[in-house]
Formats: sequence, C-alpha cells, structure tokens
Amino acid sequence: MSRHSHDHVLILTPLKNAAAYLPTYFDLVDQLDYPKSKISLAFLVSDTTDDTVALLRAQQKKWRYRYHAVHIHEKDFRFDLPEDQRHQFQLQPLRRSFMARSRNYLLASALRPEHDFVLWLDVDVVKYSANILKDLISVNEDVVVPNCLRLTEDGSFWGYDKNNWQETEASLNLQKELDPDYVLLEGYFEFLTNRYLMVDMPTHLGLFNKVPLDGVGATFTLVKADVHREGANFPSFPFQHQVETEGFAKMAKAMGFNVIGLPGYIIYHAMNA
Ligand SMILES: Nc1nc2c(ncn2[C@@H]2O[C@H](COP(=O)(O)OP(=O)(O)OP(=O)(O)O)[C@@H](O)[C@H]2O)c(=O)[nH]1
Ligand SMILES: [Mg+2]
Repeated sequence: MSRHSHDHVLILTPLKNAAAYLPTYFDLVDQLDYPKSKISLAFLVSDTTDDTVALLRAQQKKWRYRYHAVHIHEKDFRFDLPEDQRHQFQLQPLRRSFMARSRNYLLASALRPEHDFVLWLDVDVVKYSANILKDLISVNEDVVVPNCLRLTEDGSFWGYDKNNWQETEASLNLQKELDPDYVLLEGYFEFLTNRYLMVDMPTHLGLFNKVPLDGVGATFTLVKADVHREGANFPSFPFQHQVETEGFAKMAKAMGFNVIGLPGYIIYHAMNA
C-alpha cells in the first residue's frame, strides 16, 4: 500500500498590492482545522508597489517549520491598470487575461508531486469556516466551489462571486450568434448573459447541496491536482467565450471533469469598491 495519504493541499494565491489583506488572510489560513504538515502555500506577486513581498517573507520565516512549505514567486507583467478603472467593462477581457497568465505561472511554478489538491484562494476572502478544507475535500469532486458573498455590516445578503454559474437555454442560444472571440462577463449591465448565478440559487438546502456549474470563480476553489496535471488551466484567450477562471471550468468540463457548486456553503469576500 502507498504511504501517501492523498490529502496534501497546495494553497495558491496570486497577489498584487495586497499588504492590507495579508494579516487577515494568514489568520484565517492558520485557523483551518487541517494538519499544517499537509498544507503548502505558494504566492505569485506581480506589479506590486506596496510591502506585500516584505510581509510574505516575514510570514515565510515564521511558518517555515509550521507548514510543509511556503514559496514566494515574483513576476511582473507590467500590466498597468489604473485602480479606479479595474472593474470597467471594456477592460475586463484584458485584465482577466493577465490574471489567467498569473494563475498559470503560479500553478506551473508551485505544483509538486506531493500535492493532491490545489486550493485557489484570493487574498481578500475575509471569512470562512475553519472546517472548509475538510468539508470541500469530503465532497470528493474534481472541482468544487462554495458560495461567495460580500461581508456586509448588517448581515444582509449580497452576492459577490458571480463567476459561479450554470448555462441556461437562453444563455446557450445567445452564444450561437456570438463572434467566437467575444468574451462573456457576469455582472455587467452592458451585456446580459442569461446565466443562472450561484449567488441567486437557494441557500437553505443544506451545506452539501450540490449543483453542477459551467463557470467558476477562484475566490475559494478546490481542484483535484490531477485535473491541473492533465492540462486544465486558465485560458488567457477566449475559450468557449470565457477567459481565466470561467474558462478553466469550461476546459475542465470539456475534458470530462465534474465542476460542482455548493450554494448553501457560504464564505465572504471583503466589501471593497
Ligand atoms: N499576480 C497577480 N495577482 C493579482 C493581479 N490582480 C489581482 N491579483 C490578485 O488576485 C486575486 C484576485 O484579484 P482581485 O483584485 O481580488 O479580483 P476581484 O475579486 O475580481 O476584484 P475585487 O472586487 O476588487 O476584489 C487577489 O488575491 C489579488 O491580490 C495581478 O495582476 N497579478
Ligand atoms: Mg477580490
């Protein structure tokens, strides 16, 4: 029998000017109810002007013997996006294409034979259960995502990650007429896609109520490492009208992998812009 226990998780986080979020990020990771010897972390820092790298190095020193490994990668793409235009509709295909290249670079740099799962975790996810890793692994799907809301002061329900969705008859019909290179985006009034978003699905049917998805985001996305090893990654070019994380879901599905969402399993993203 193999001594390998098939539960080593590689946490991957791309970073850009993320110093403000890192303390909370590290606190939350450290609170995970999961053996730290079975967790590796790797970061890619790009085009950054704040002290993200200094904070990472300090944490790396602190966690060197606490976790299996902590690796810091740096690569600038010289993609200069004015902060106040980050979410502008026309800029999204380009912004997301650079994000795709960042994620692929990080994945290719960090993935090692000992890793059984890859957890994509954005730095600005600010609240999740300590059980989440065990819970998502227990779901035993190729790709699984919880439902990411915004953390609001009054606890009101405000969906954040609109990239988790199902195609509908209307969304598929609309794509028949579309230029193959046209990139679809969720959450923009400029172009309505008719997808059924996970943030709009019922959340009261239990933590482990599974729904099939056709697109995913990557605020908190657990992937069996073999899915990536076999070649599913983040297209930086339009693939079935998607780039980056939704393109990854499309690619994984095209290869025959399961992509599953848990609408009742809630995590929270920072309330920014
Ligand atoms: N390496 C790299 N990381 C990036 C880049 N842009 C954003 N990131 C990081 O990628 C993750 C997701 O980016 P966000 O800027 O949070 O994207 P978002 O959630 O769509 O947008 P917000 O609503 O502003 O949070 C975060 O951990 C960022 O720090 C980039 O150009 N390069
Ligand atoms: Mg974010």
